[in-house]
Formats: sequence, C-alpha cells, structure tokens
Amino acid sequence: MLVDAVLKGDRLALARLLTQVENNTEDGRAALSRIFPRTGNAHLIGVTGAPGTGKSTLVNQLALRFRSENQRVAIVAVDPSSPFTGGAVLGDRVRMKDLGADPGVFIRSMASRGALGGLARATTGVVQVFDAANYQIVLIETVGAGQGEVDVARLAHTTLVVEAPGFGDDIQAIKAGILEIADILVINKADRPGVESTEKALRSALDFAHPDERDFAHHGKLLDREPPARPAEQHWRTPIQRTVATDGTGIPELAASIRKHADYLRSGGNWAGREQARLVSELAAHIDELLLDRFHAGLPQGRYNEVVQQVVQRQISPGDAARKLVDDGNPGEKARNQRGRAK
Ligand SMILES: Nc1nc2c(ncn2[C@@H]2O[C@H](COP(=O)(O)OP(=O)(O)OP(=O)(O)O)[C@@H](O)[C@H]2O)c(=O)[nH]1
Ligand SMILES: [Mg+2]
Repeated sequence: MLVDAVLKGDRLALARLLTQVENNTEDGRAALSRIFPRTGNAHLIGVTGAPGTGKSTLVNQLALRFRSENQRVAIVAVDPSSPFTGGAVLGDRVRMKDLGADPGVFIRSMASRGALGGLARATTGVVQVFDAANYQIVLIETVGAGQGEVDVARLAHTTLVVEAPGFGDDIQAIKAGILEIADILVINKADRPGVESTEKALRSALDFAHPDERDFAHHGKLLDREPPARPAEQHWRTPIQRTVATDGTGIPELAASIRKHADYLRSGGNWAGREQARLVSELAAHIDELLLDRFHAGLPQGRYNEVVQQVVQRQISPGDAARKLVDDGNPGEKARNQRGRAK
C-alpha cells in the first residue's frame, strides 16, 4: 500500500499520497486515518507576512540551517492569493532549488482550491503526512492576506511573521492583527535602509498587541494585581530578529530563537495546549464540512435556490430561511424539535 511505501521513505509514493490528500480522495482520507496515530512529532513552523518580504528566501535558508543540524525538513508553500500554480509558486520552486537535490528535504507547493476552508483542510492533511513520514521540521509559508495567516497560526506550533523595512512603518500589517499571532517577529531585508525605524514601530506595536505581557514584564513585581495565568518564567516574549535572507545573516540566531520557542512550549509552556487547539479546530472544520454536505444532500432538488429567491425578495428573513431549510433537509430532527417544544 502507498502508506507503507511512504513510511519506508519512498519519495515518489510520498508525492502521490500528498496529491491524494490534497484532492481529498477516498484513498487520501483512508491514508490519513491510518497515519494519524503516527503524527504529533514534527515541529510545525508557520512563516507568514506581506508579499515580497522574503518569506521564501528565508524558508530556504532556515531549511538549509535545520539540515545542517541533520533534521529532516518539509516545506509547504501555500499561496491562497493566486488560484492557480502561477508565477509566484514557480518562483518559489526556482529559489528553493538548492535544496531540491537533498533527500532530507521535501518541498510541496499547494495550489489554492478557491475555497479557503478547503485549502486549510488540504494543508492540514499534507502536514500530517509529512509528520508521519518522519519530517521533524515542517515549514509552512503563506502570504499574509487576511484569513490565511490566522489559519497558519492555528496550524503551527511556532509562527514567524516576516516584515521588511518600509512595510513595518506602514502599519498595514499591524492593523491586520498579524502581530497577535507572531511568536517570533522577523525583520528581513535588514540590509535595507529604515531597519531602525521599522524595529521601533514594531516594538511599540508589539507592546500594544500583548498588553498583559508588557504589564507583567515591566511591572508585574511592582503592581498589586492578580498574578497572570502563566508564571513569569513561562511567559514568552515575542522576540524581534533581524535577517538578511539573501546572504544568510541572522539565520543561525533565528533558528536558535525557533528552537527556544519549541523548548519553551515543551517545558511547561503550552505545547499540549497548542496541540489541543489545533486538533479541536481541525475537528470542528471536519464537522462543519460533514454537516454542510449532509445538509445539502438531504435537501430536495432545487429547494435551496427556491428559498434563496424568497430571501432575496424579502419574503422570509435569512434566519427563518435557514431554520426552514435545515428542517426540510432533516425531517427527523424537525419532529424531535417539535416533540421537545410540546413538552
Ligand atoms: N535586499 C534583500 N532582498 C531580499 C532579502 N530577502 C529576500 N530578498 C529578495 O526579495 C524578493 C522577494 O523574495 P521572496 O523570498 O520571494 O519573498 P516572498 O515573501 O516569499 O514573496 P511572495 O511569496 O511572493 O509573497 C526576492 O527578489 C529576494 O531575492 C533580503 O534579506 N535582502
Ligand atoms: Mg514566497
């Protein structure tokens, strides 16, 4: 079976299995069920940030670094902003080519399926395959375009948010709430002018984004306030790391910072908590998908569009329409509800 070959390290089998998982085929789903007990070992590292900040170059360097420590590295490049495997993904492949020949590295570019939910599901599956196939490090690159980076944060143990001089002062990324999800902030392109002001802007934005961290770190011993939920030594302070991904400056320090975050999470930080959050959100996504499938399958032909028209013509409110449709698609449930109400 394909899974056995994958677990034995067969790269061709791995590529085929990833395609099945991406396409959500029956074989892909069966494989995921089989491998799931073997997952939970990899360190999942999300790398997100605005387009062009140097994420791919950085991922490339980090992968080389982790390889030098003899860890097996998988790279997942997710590109929710471009629906087809276009220039950006191709560009990533070219830029990452110096890793291509290394058997300890596997690079996978994911094409968006249009629906973000579908992409998140596919990415989760792909990451689980890498995890089971004994890749200790999984780097997941996404373009920070809104929902995307929040999904990465949910998927990853450690989330890197990549900024570059000129982007940071423009507060755009800060407004989008992206700093809240950063475990490590990277100012890449530190060879460019404006690093100082970018770092300054980010530092004050960080303090703003993590107010309790700031309060405790600065005043925790002085203020008479409830102790924070986590003791001080377990509190992670988002570091700011400068890098020049094109020449590798700052990469060892960044890798060390990533290792430190993993250690922090494992030693009473919140590794188990993040694992649980990841799995619960995956479970919830599956439930949503299943219920929605069943709901549509249970509806009489054309019924959905009929009700949509009634809503559009304002004959029935969206809330009432939803309840009506769910009852229509679920006659048994309707009867149960009515019995319940009659009591
Ligand atoms: N000067 C300078 N240029 C860099 C640095 N890192 C990356 N670049 C260049 O910036 C451009 C974009 O780099 P990518 O790694 O493709 O950036 P990205 O964030 O992955 O881009 P998207 O995936 O399209 O969002 C490339 O031309 C890189 O060579 C750096 O540290 N300094
Ligand atoms: Mg890229």
